[in-house]
Amino acid sequence: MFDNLSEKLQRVFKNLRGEGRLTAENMEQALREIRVALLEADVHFRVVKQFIEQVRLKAQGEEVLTALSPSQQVVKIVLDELTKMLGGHQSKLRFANEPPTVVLIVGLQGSGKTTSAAKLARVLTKEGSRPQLVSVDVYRPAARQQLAILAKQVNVPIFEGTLDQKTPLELARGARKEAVQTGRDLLLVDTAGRQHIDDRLMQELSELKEALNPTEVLFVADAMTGQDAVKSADEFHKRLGITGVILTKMDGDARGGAALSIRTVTGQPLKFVGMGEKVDALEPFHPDRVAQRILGMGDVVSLIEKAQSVIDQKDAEKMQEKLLAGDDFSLEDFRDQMKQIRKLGPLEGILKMLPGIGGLKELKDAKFDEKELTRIVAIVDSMTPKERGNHMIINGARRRRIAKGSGTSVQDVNNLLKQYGQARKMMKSFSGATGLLGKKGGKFKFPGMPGIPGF
Ligand SMILES: Nc1nc2c(ncn2[C@@H]2O[C@H](COP(=O)(O)OP(=O)(O)OP(=O)(O)O)[C@@H](O)[C@H]2O)c(=O)[nH]1
Ligand SMILES: [Mg+2]
Repeated sequence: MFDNLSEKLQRVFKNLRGEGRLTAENMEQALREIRVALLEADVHFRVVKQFIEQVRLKAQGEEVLTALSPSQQVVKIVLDELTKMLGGHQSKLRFANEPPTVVLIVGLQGSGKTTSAAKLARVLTKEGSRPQLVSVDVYRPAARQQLAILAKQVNVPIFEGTLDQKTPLELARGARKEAVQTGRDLLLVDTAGRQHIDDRLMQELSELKEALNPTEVLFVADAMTGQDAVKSADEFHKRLGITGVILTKMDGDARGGAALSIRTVTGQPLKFVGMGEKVDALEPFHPDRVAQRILGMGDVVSLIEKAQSVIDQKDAEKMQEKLLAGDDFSLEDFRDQMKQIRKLGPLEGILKMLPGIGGLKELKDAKFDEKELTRIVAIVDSMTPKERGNHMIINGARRRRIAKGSGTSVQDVNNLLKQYGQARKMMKSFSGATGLLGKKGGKFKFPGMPGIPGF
């Protein structure tokens, strides 16, 4: 999503790298280019103006920092300002002192309120909350049904309402009562959307807000609508008072301007981003990590967290112990790592998070074949245990048999053995390093990574 911006900013820094000193001229040139890059990324012009002024001011004051090269100085300043523009630090969902915490989810039609309500319920359940969902969209016939289906998917109870509960207010009050009675500590209220902001909608939302006294009023904005999303967020905030934003459809090809402007324009933090249609595609928003990613510094922390959430910790520890003990990295280990990597999701997404690699142009156009991983698993599964234990015995005849058994070609089997050979070699050199990382980084371990061909 920030690909274009990221590429342009990195070019600015690269140009500066050639300069010996940071002068007024080369700094102005860099600022001009940064300004254009931000505007082209659809960042609100006022936000751009403020950003450039801040960077200029800082750069003038930083002449003392002689230890850093000019380009490093500018990168540091831009990184700091970008992080600030995105909100500084992560803004987590707040909880009420007295449960249940009520979260009112508002926004325009089709922005992703209902989907986000279910996603949020899922995330918060994982974090130990006991949420309850309710839809107070009494206008669109299938609206409440839609939330009921999603609620089932995320295994969270929904308040269906009784026949005499017909208005949004009645439904919301009923839901809160039930939440209290059933010991739920969180009530997520999905509201109706409108195509445009109108007085009736605002009136309804204000009444809900007054009656429920929510801890959070989250505005759901569709990133694909660019500056319109920022404008409506601002208007909702002025008329209703929001406490945070969920930016959806960040998996699309929007230029990212909304994400970069919303905090500065509304003064309210971006709390979560929607990264897909499925119920597991909601991520907390980390300003520092996103800024680092935009500047091509990778996002290793998110990658490690992601790896930790999907990779079986016990398996990873077993593997690490094995390697540290100096045991050989077998074909079976290789296959198991492939299976774990597959759980991480599309490879392109993973590669983007790695410093340096994410910015490589060749990689951006390269299509990573998920089928490749499936093929590897199939090939290893077609080997005999003896072959898996000792790849040296896999001769031509065996290769042909394995290819046939796995529905692949001898060429595929050859490729796999070559990749395995490389991974094994890397594993050997890595086994010392992984141990270090395990000790130094405490809970941060890098299971799986070294086995990926090409890493
Ligand atoms: N790609 C993608 N699609 C999303 C995301 N969030 C929501 N959607 C899709 O956007 C469409 C609208 O989502 P809803 O959750 O129904 O939106 P809503 O705001 O509740 O809509 P109304 O109730 O009609 O106002 C659906 O097709 C969702 O699957 C996201 O993060 N990424
Ligand atoms: Mg809806």
